[in-house]
Formats: sequence, structure tokens, C-alpha cells
Amino acid sequence: MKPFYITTPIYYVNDKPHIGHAYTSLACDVIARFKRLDGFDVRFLTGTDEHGQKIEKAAAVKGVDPQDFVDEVSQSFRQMSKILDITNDDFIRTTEPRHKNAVQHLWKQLIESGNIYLGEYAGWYAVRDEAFYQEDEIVDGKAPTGAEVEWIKESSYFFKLSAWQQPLLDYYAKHPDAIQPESRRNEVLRFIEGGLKDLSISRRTLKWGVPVPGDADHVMYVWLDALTNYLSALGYPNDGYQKYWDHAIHMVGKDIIRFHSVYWPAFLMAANITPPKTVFAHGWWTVEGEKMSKSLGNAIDPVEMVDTYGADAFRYFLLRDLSFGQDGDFSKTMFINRLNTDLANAYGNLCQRVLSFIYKNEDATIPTPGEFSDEDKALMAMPAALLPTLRSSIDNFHLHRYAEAIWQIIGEGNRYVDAQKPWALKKEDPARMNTVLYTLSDLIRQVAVLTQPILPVASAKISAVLGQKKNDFSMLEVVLKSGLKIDEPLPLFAKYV
Ligand code: ME8
Repeated sequence: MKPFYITTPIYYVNDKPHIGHAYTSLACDVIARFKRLDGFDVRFLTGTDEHGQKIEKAAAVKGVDPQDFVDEVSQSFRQMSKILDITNDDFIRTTEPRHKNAVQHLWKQLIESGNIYLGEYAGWYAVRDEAFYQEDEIVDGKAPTGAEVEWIKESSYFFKLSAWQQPLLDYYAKHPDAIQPESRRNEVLRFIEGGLKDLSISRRTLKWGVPVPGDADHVMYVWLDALTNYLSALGYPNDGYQKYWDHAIHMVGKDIIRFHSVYWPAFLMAANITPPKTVFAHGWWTVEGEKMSKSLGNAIDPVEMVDTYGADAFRYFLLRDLSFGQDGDFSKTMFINRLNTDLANAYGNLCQRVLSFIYKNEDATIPTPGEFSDEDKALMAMPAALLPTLRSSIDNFHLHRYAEAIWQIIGEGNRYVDAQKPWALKKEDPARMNTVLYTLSDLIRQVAVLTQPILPVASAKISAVLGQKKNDFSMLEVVLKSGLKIDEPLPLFAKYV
């Protein structure tokens, strides 16, 4: 099986998860689930970023020890994965020994290759972004991101980022897909072409971090520490990490593209490791037209959403509503509309109409079909025929098109029910009714295979009703068994006002 590696950013544990974190994890989950169904050997990683000044401050504000603080908040991110039905294979925390060992090893590699030197940093630092800013980047006394900055002046180790300007440009010229979408790639290239300055990669005044090997007065810059999680979770520096590493896809929000597409590949090249295959930066969610912020208290809590609407509904909306890569707005009205229109009315209704009809009128048994018309055959062939399109929507990160394409088939299914009127055929032509019901059941069975990456809960329910145990894409090649006893179908999706 071909290896496949996908990662979310590791989230800061200064606060609990919100819709933005859920979104990135969910996007990765859809891709990971699809690839597993499509026969890949998938490794899907998420986790938490637990060091640095931001976390140290957040713990201090609560008056707790940083380790106790991160232990607690990290749990809420694990919980988010669980509740959203996210199928990560591993959950890495930067406070784990396996991670600290890996980062210290990487540091030593950078020393050995002559990429680190001791100097003095004097400049601006934004704790919120955990980022250094140049004087000319400061706007009205703030970072370009709007974060507060403070002036720091201290002894610091530097990474020779300036030496990697040309190698990075050469690398991206040879690997045009390494940064996606294209607008982000252009943004990164412009930044690199603008000139790279050496990067401060240690702090003396901070205690909450991974100690610099051989100099206990310094801890590592939190981004060098954090980025290395993608390797430490694969067992780096032990042999064997390359198996997945060569196929790495980092999914990130557009806020952290520079760290992933400039600093990270430079650190890697300097340690003689190939850069990640792809970094994809998706867009930004606002809520009812506003930026999410603590002061507005408008963050959408994934746990509350799932408690109220179920994991599938939240997953479906996030994935379907936003053109993947673009910014989007979460509006309660749009959310409810989507659930009612696409889930309850379109998909739910198709399943309920057909399966309840069989349950009630056909003694809960999949009928034996007669001769299929061209239309019947065309309908049953649609899901398998869609697979190449779905594959390309996943491989090209057009995630919103995934559901869109399947819902066209669901629309066809509903039109077919309306046109064939199985309830009327019951008296007029029972044999034809059997063929129609069989055709529809087979369509539903296959659609449930295709919807698994987005709607794992509903898909599992449909497969259980239809007694289908295995659910990978090979199930699109088999035919539904007539005479199969089905379980009572319960409504899949609620309707909301
Ligand atoms: O940056 N819309 O962690 P973080 C869309 N620890 N996505 C959003 C979002 C929004 N409004 N808000 C957050 C960090 N995200 C570092 C990463 S990786 C080595 C270290 C998502 O907790 C998006 O993926 O601030 C963004 O990049 C990430 O959460 C930032 O999470």
C-alpha cells in the first residue's frame, strides 16, 4: 500500500478549541478517510503545541504550573477530535520526551551543518503570534497581524536563514505544487524574494521550552520546537520515519503559511531532510460577519455544535459551505438551511422514503428486481462513475466539490423516486416496483460508501441497515443482495427551525 501522510497544525493550548481548529482537523480527516478507503497506508497526525511565552503567560494568568495547565487544555483538543469523529492515528504533544529528543537531535544537526551561531537579538516580538517582526513591518505600534509587540534585546542563537533564500526559490521552482493554493505560493515567493534575514531561534528570558543542547541558559524558539512535531511523531531521528515523511502534506490555516513554507523547509534542508511534499493553506472563518475574538465571546464551540446537531451535520456544513482555500463566514441561518435542505430533505428523505417503504411494504426484505431499464442501470452506475471525480477533488484539495458532486446523484435519486412513484406501482405493477426499489436501495448503499469521509455516522447507520460490513471503494463493484433482510431505518437527520 502506498504511504500517505497528512498533518494538522499542532494547536496552541492557551485556550479551548473553536470552529477554526475543528475545520482544519476536519479537512484532514476527510482526506485521510478517503485515502484509507482508496487503499492507501495512511498516517494522520494532530496534536498540541505546548511551549513558549504565550502558554507560559496563559498558565501564569490562571496561577497554575505550566505543565498542569497544558495537561488539562491538551485534553480538550483530544476531546475535540473524538467528538468530531476525527480519525487521527496519533496525537503528539510537544512536552512529550519523544518530541523533545527529536527537536534536540534536529538542533544538533543544524549545529553540525554550520547553520546556527550565537548572537544578540534586538527587535520586536509578538507573543500572540510567537513571531519576530522587523521594524518596517510594525504598523501603528503593532504587528501586521494586529498583535501587540514588545521590544526584546537578549543573547540568542540564530539560524542562517539568509543562506537558504536561493535554495528555497530553486526548490519551489522545481516543485510548483509544494505550496497550495497558488495565491499562497505567490505570497510566499514574494516574501522569500524580498530577502531573508537570519532567524532568532532561542530565548534566554523564557524557561518554558525545550532546552538548547549544550547551553542550559537558552530554550528553543517555540516555532522550531513546534514544526519538528511532524518528524518526531514519525520516530525521527530513528530510521523508518522517511516512509511517511516523503509523502507529507501539511494542512494549515493561511495565518501560518510563512512558518511552514519558509522556516520549516529551510530548517529541513539545512539538516539534509527533504521539505514536505505539500503545504496547503486554507482560508479563514469569521462568525456572523465578525472576526472571532475573546472580547466578543463569539467563538463557535465544536463540542456544543456536536451536542446540539451531531457530528455529521457540523462536518457537512464546514466542508460543503466554504470553497476550500477561500475565507468564509459561519452564519447560523446558513447552517440550518444547509442541514434542512441537503441533509434532511435531500439525502435523509431519499433514504427514508426508500428504506421505510421496503421495511413496511416488502416485509423488510430487499426485493428481487426484474429486467433493468437503461435509466435504472444508469442510476446504479453513477456512484462508481463518480469515483475518479471524487479522487481528483481530494487530490486537488477541492474539498467542497466532494459533497457537491455526490449531492447531484442524490438529486437524481430523488427525481427518480418522484418519476417512478413506487407507491403507485404497488397496485399497478408490483414487479416494476420491485425493480425500482432494488435500484434505489443499491444507489443508497453506494452513496453511503462515498459519503463516509464526510458523514461517517450516517454512512455507518445506512450500512448497518443494509447489512453491509465492509465499506471501502471495492464495495462499488459488488451488487446488492436481493432477499436481504433490512433493519428498521430510523430518520438520519433532524430538521431544524
Ligand atoms: O498557530 N479559520 O496554533 P493555533 C480557519 N501552534 N482556521 C482557523 C481559524 C479560523 N478563524 N482559527 C484557527 C498555531 N484556525 C501553532 C501551530 S504548527 C507546527 C504550530 C486553524 O492554535 C488554522 O489551521 O493558533 C490555523 O492555522 C490554526 O488553527 C492555528 O492554530
